[in-house]
Amino acid sequence: MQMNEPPTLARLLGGDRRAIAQAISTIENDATGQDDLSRALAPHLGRARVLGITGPPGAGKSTLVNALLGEIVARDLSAGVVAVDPSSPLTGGTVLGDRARMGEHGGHEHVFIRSLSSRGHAGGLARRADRIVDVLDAAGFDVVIVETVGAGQSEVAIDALADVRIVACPPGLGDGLQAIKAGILEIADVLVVTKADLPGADAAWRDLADMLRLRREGRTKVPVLKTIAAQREGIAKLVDAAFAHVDATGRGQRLRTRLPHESARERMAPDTTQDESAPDRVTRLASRDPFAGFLGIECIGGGAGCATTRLRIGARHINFNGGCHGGAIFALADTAFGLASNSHGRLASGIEAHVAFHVGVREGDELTAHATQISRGNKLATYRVEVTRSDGKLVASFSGTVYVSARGHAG
Ligand SMILES: Nc1nc2c(ncn2[C@@H]2O[C@H](COP(=O)(O)OP(=O)(O)OP(=O)(O)O)[C@@H](O)[C@H]2O)c(=O)[nH]1
Ligand SMILES: [Mg+2]
Repeated sequence: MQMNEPPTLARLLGGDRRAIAQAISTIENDATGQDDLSRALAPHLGRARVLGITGPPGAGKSTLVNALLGEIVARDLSAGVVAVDPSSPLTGGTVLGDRARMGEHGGHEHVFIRSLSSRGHAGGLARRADRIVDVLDAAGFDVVIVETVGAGQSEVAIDALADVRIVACPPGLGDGLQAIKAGILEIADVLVVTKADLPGADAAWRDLADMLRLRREGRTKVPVLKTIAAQREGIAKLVDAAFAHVDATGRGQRLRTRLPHESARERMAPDTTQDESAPDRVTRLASRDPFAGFLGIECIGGGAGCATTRLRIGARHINFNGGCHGGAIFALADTAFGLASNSHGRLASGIEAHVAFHVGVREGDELTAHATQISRGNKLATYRVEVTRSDGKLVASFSGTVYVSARGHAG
């Protein structure tokens, strides 16, 4: 398809649904056509308010999006939706049904919904989502909503994509709240206790408000709202809060980190610098870690998003009970985590880590920790580390989240 042909582009910019669908097919299927499409769309971006909605599986995100669509349409605005790997369908049925019942102009459609699955596609999910947001933005939708599952469960990080990040947190999450605390809470611009009709909603609200007081000292105030999506309760307030944030911070935030003439393929490139390979970088960073050196931790390999460290347990690693000090095992895993997360050339700082110990370790054992990347967005990335003994037994499993800074490493 020739997206640079004026008639098709004109139809797309005019909000024609078939042209929008064609452009999305180009993104999904045609690597070269994508570059033409990008160039054609570039001058028409940055108009839509992009709302990112994330939260744990089953948090009520899709139901919330449907309710938001109702509110947005009622305000005489249009909305496009990108739902990433949804397990619950987003129909928009009631919204469009209401519309039809109200007998409004049939030609102009106010809602366009697209679901994106991570399965069966060669291209990166994050890049596809980003591109589809561009198409919907250029097509003139007033609001674009992106729904993703949160914290390391999706490759798509809404922090890079959205103008306002809404984190949905249902009551009764228990330990699941830890995961939210760890990662996505850091990026939330608006927090929503969903399913506020259920028991525990007030407690969840208080938990979130307390956490914010602790974590966001001195930062912009993050509203904590409650919604009952099915009854449309709290939805107008949520739209107000989301729009207020976008109006204060600006639209088209995803475009700010883009270079002016970046092609689709250039944007697919990992965030490594040209002059140093990832294995070389891992080796260099490992050599600058005196604490690991002090403990006897060696780096024995690494590459983009992964690293392997090794430690032979000696007398100095033994605790008062005669077993290996847990801190030594943590340090071994943490070193692999730090190297893997910094392997891309951008400074990554740990914000959270958990370790579980499975079997005991004694003097003379040799331990290997292997870190692999689970997800990586523009600002947050998650890693898993497995620590094994030389007999192959799993000694410890470690998971951690890093904050990825915009800058690279010194020297
Ligand atoms: N009681 C109550 N249930 C709700 C509410 N909103 C959603 N639910 C229910 O919660 C379940 C999950 O809702 P979804 O909207 O599919 O949640 P989701 O976060 O999109 O789920 P995934 O996309 O699978 O991660 C469904 O059974 C909804 O009917 C609400 O306000 N109150
Ligand atoms: Mg969903």
